[in-house]
Amino acid sequence: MGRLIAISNRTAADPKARAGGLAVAVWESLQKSGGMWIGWSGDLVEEKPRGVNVFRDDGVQFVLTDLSEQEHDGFYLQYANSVLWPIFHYRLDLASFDNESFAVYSAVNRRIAEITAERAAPGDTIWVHDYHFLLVADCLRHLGWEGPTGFFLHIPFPAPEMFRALPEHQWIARALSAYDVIGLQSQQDRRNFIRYMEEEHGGTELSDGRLQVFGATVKVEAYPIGIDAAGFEKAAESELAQSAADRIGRFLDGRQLVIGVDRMDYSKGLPERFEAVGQLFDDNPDLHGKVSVTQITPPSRSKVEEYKELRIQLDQLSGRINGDYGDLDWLPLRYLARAYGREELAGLFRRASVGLVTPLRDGMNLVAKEFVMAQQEDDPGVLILSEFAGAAEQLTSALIVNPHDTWRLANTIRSALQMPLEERQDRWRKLREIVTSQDINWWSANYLEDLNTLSEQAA
Ligand code: GDG
Repeated sequence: MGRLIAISNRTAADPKARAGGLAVAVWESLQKSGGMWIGWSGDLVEEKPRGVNVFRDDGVQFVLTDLSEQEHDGFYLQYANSVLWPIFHYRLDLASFDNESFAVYSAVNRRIAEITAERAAPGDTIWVHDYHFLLVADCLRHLGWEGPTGFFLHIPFPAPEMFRALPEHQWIARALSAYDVIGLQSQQDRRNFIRYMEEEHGGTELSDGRLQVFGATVKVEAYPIGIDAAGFEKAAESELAQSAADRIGRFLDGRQLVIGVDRMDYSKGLPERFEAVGQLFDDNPDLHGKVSVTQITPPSRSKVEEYKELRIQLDQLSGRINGDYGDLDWLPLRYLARAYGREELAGLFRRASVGLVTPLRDGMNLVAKEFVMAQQEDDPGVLILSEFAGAAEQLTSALIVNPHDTWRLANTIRSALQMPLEERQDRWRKLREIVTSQDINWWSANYLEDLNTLSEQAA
């Protein structure tokens, strides 16, 4: 069997980046096959880079390219994060279209394909990750690569009506048909994708579930991504976790904790969540001084304008709630715009009575699964989960909410805080069973099995 070649914008070249679930799974699969990881180095240079940085670490070869400042702007900040990200998260109002950024996006996809084609050998399998590299398989085919090539989209695939708004949707759709396997997070995403291909390009779903379109046959499947469940459970038992729980415990002074942890992103529904927290304290004076909400929100993509505005909005909303209700010895909402370590987060999740995961749209949402794994059977916390997170298809024993429904969300937080132990345990056991059985290794094994089966059939 040949090697696995993974392609993603950011790789786990930095050992510190190997702690997350996805990095662990890809890393292990690459190690097993003596594979290669191709992506961006994280460095910016003035001119278009000519060479690549190649090195080997623990059995995995890394091939990294720098980006020129102009590429970083057009490919990463503009097309990937100001066009594709908003549209795929149903925020057409936030998308900023221009023809130039698509040209830069295509050129970077081509360069990644060239770097890959130079190194891929017959028998190798290529696995491309995420919306940064939608066009890579098509570029590879033009360069003569015929081997198995799969794609996994980590974010939602939107309804066809939304996808069609992309000026380049026809182009992108044709390019996607060059993949052998297209992996999506949820059945909803799969339905959206198939419907788009059927309605717009005359695609046909075959009886075995594969899709025939643009003269190609593509396996389109939902592979809901999991977490390193055992690893996260262990993290929640670590000393660092315990010390974070103790630190917040001193502040809580016996009060109940409601926690949220999300990158600062408009897809995560943070203003809506803050509104609901405000409503909770507006409507329930008996909770004043008894419950504290902590929201941890590390800033991300802060160079993109919409993210700056979100920051201002959150500052204002939290200021309003704390100004109205905060007291000398109590803050209703602690909003911390900074990152904490993985173990620390696990410790905070464990200490919490309620976990709030209420995105307006999310491919999967790993935080929901992490919250579940951090809980203990004798006193588990309650997960409140948005119906618009991919995870809602799997985690049906959570309290499922519509994040736009402020009043109901506030009421659901109240019910969660008061839920009897038996019901909490019952819900948590069901959630835990799913998160542990469908973990990150289950996910990558399923995906790679399908990709390898297809390549064996083709050989
Ligand atoms: C994309 C899709 C899909 C967060 N704050 C800190 C921190 N985190 C960690 C969490 C979790 C990860 O970041 C976030 O993962 P999510 O899945 O919740 O969201 P995205 O970052 O938007 O990820 C998403 C995912 O890809 C995988 O396919 O599920 O839908 O949008 O692991 O714990 N980690 C640390 N400190 C923090 O402050 N260490």
